[in-house]
Amino acid sequence: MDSAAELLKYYEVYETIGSGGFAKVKLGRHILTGEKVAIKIMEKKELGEDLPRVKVEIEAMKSLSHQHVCRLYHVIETNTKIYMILEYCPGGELFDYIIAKDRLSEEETRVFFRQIVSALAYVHSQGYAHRDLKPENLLIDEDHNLKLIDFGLCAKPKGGLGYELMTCCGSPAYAAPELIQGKAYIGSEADVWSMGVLLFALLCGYLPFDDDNCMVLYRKITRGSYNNPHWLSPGSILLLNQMMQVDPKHRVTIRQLLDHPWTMSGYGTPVEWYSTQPLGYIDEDCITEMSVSQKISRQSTLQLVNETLLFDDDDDDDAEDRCYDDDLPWVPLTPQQERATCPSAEKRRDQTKHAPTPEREPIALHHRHQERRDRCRNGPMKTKRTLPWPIRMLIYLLCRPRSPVANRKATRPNKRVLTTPTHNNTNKVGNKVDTPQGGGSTCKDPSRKRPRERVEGKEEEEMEILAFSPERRSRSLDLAGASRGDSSQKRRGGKVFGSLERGLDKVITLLTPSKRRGLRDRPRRIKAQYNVTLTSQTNPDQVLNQILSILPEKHVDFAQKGYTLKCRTQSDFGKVTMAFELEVCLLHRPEVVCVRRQRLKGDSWVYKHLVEDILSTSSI
Ligand code: 6BB
Repeated sequence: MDSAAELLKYYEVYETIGSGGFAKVKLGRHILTGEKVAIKIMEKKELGEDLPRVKVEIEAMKSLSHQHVCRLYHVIETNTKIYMILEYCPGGELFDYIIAKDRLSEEETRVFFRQIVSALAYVHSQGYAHRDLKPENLLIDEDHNLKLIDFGLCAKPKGGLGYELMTCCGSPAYAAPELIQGKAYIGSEADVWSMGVLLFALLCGYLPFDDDNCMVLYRKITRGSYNNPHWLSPGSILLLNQMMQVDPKHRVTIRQLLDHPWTMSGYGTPVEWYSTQPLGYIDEDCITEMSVSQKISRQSTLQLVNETLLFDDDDDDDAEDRCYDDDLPWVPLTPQQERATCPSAEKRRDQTKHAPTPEREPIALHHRHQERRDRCRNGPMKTKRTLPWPIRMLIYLLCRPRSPVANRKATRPNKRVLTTPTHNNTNKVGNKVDTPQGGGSTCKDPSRKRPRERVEGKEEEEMEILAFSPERRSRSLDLAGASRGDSSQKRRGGKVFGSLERGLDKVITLLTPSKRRGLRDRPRRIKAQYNVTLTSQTNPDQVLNQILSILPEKHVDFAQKGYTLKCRTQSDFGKVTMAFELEVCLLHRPEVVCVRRQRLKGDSWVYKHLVEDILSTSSI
């Protein structure tokens, strides 16, 4: 099947939010539930030696489920492409957040640091080392919580995390000395070093070890020599020193970070590292609720839910029973020990293992069921915090009133549905990818040639057409479905209707203002965001002209679309090294001109320096 068609069965696809060496990430929306998602798109042909990396990432993410690890919801593999459907994190990268604020206070840093420790402790507990920790790989979700991404370089040593690794990978500035020196190393110890560099970046707004010359950088790292700026507290200096110990055996461990005095300060409690959303966790109350509302047996409901889930329950059976034991790999604790160290683990165990069944305790749970029933009626968006996404979707499908088709549209959370996948389709959410086996190492060589910029193919074009705004989507539905009956509803995904729909969309796409944004003769009015630089000027054209005159000086190529400048830098060999956007906008209050900046590709710190340079030289 053609690539985009399979994806578009389930998701609407919106604009690109970023691109890495071999992937493009677009915003998406799950059609049935209206849930926003991030879609990582990889062209198989272009993956080449990176294909094993993708396989590693998919395997790892499939087996991880944690409140601070980005969830992988769905994988679609077609003849030409791999799509990874991932949790949506509208706050973007922690990196951009740091540079927008210059640096974070110790208090704010601690909030984030505890989440990073929690994520890493969990990842290590599952036998993985991340090996590419940096603020670009931590995204901020809608609740301002961090989610760890990019497991393409992670490793799961066969004998456990205590076993040594050899592959040197990750970003040089965050790499531990033992890694740089090509020594055998322990993955978790190397991760702690990177977390030290990350902690420094949070508290200071720049890197502890930095140099344009790689050899000088390596020397600084292997010596472990960095300067502590005057604003760091004695506690922060001590913790950074403990984390960035050149000798990994002298380095603080994750176990010690969980209840380190700096980590605990102001909290009084250790970091909670265990997953509050373990894999295969099925809310038994909801199963009961679903089976009652749909008048099908609990067993069938459970089977349906299991088929919908991406992961096997069995995979996680022992994972839940593992706890930290100092520097040793994770070992199971007795229930008593577990209760002592992770109090809510007991609660979770109660919920998961001895959850009430209708046979056991249906009446006593009446009130909780009522609560769930109310939640169910409110649709899946309201059950957000308690249930994994596929279950919410299923509950929605099963609980929605069986109204006539004409009314059904109004009951959907997402009114922009074009095709209505059947229940069979929803079971496909568990699609698994069988990426070809690939040998070789997962080492990221910084000097390695990156795949060339992808020429946008026809399928991609087709997706761009569908990348319309919600307003447009609604309009196209209204036009197309104005007098639709049940039988035409069935044909909606059909050829004739599909092409008619696409034709309409094309017309609407051409006519709607947002597509003409590039041609606008006035700057956009926006609210203050953290990726916005304020100017002291009131004339947007003047600001635009100042920037335009500076870009050639800084060797930045650009394409102008109204008040947006799509900028690129290239290496001597014509490789695009960086891509970003600068948009001159008007701020609401105070009424001043501002510049919105967005990095699309390239090294974050180089981008930071370049954009700072452009904006300060423009004397805006
Ligand atoms: C992801 C995401 C998830 O993005 C370029 C690379 C999830 C991205 C997101 C966002 C901004 C706004 C809205 C959503 C898993 N892997 C990679 C992901 C990578 C890009 C992040 C931005 N910079 N939500 N979002 F980042």
